[in-house]
Amino acid sequence: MTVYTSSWKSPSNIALVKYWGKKSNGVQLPANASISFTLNNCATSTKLTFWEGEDLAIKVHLEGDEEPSFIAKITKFLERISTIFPFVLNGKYLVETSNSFPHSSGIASSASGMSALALCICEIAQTKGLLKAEDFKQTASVLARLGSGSASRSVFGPMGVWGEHPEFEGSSDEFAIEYDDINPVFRDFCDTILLVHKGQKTVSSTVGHNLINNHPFANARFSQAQKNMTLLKEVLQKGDLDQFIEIVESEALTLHSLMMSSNPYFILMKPNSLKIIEAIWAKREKDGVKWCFTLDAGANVHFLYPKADKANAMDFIEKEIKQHCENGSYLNDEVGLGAEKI
Ligand code: 2P0
Repeated sequence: MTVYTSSWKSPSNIALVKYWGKKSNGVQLPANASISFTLNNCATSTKLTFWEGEDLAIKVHLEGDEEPSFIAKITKFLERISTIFPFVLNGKYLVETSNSFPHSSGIASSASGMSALALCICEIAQTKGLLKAEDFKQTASVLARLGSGSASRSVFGPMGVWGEHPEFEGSSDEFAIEYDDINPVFRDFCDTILLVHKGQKTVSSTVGHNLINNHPFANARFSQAQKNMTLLKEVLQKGDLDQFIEIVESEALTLHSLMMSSNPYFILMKPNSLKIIEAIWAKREKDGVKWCFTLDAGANVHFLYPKADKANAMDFIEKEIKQHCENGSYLNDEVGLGAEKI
C-alpha cells in the first residue's frame, strides 16, 4: 500500500458574466461562456491523504471536526473523475479542509473547495507519473469542473474564462483558461462581500442550473451571455469603468431574473440585498463614483470598486451599508492570482 499526500490552497471566484445553465449533452458543460475575477482572500486550504489499494472510503475534516455531509458530493466527484484517473476509486481518503471565510457566511465554498481537491488529486496523479507538468493546471480545471462548474475558473488568476467563445483563444467547455489581458485598474480590483444572509440558501445552484433546461428565456439568455463576453473583453482591456458597470450589473440582475422566471420560481435575494443595491446606485448618482455590484447565487452582495477608491468605499460601507448586513459583517477581498500549492 502506498500513501500519498498533497496540499493546495484555492480561492473562490466571482463571475462577471454568469454561468447559469448546462448543455444537455455531456457532463457539466456550460450553456454559455463565463468570466470571473479570481479572489485573493476567500479560499479553501485542503490537505489530502490517500492510501492507495484499499476499498474506497472517505473521511472529511472541516476546520478540524469530522464533517460527513461532504462525503456524498466527494464520492460523486471521484466517480466522475475516474474516467480520467481510474486509480481514484481504489483507496482510502482523509480530506482535511478549512476555509478562510467564516463557516455559514453564505459564501459558496464549492468553487474553492472542489478546485483545491482537484489540484490535490492532480498532484497525486503527477507523482504517480500519470500527468505531465505542462498539462497540470488544465487537467486540474477539468477535474474541478466535474466537481462544480464554477470551480474550473478558480485554478487561474487574475481572471478565469470557462466555456467556448470565439473571442477567447483556447477557451473550452471542458476547462477554464487563465485570462490576464486586462487594464491595470482591474488587476487589484476590490470586492467587498456584504454578508446579507449567512444561512443556507433555499435552492442549490445545481437545482437552479437544471431549471434552465425548460426555461422559456434560455436561448435568448445564452446568446446574451456570449455577446456580453465579447463586450466585456474590450471593456477589460480599455479599463472603461462605465461600461464595466453596465455589463456587470446587468449580468447580476439577469441571473436573478432567471431564477425568478424559472418553473418553479424562486428568489435568493433578500430585502437588504435590494437596499444595498439602491444605496450603491444613489452613491453613484450623487458622487459619480465608479462603483457597482454583482451577485452570486445567494443574497450576499459583491461590492466592486477600484483599489484607488478603497478608503472612500470603506467609509461608505461603515456609514451607509453595514446596517443592511447580518450582524454588520462583510469580507474585504480583491483580485488574486489563483490557486497555490501549500
Ligand atoms: C457562476 N454560479 O458563474 C454562477 C453564477 C452562481 C451564480 O456557477 O452545478 O456551484 O456545481 O456546476 O458552479 C454556481 O454553480 O454549480 C455558479 P454546479 P456551481 O459562478
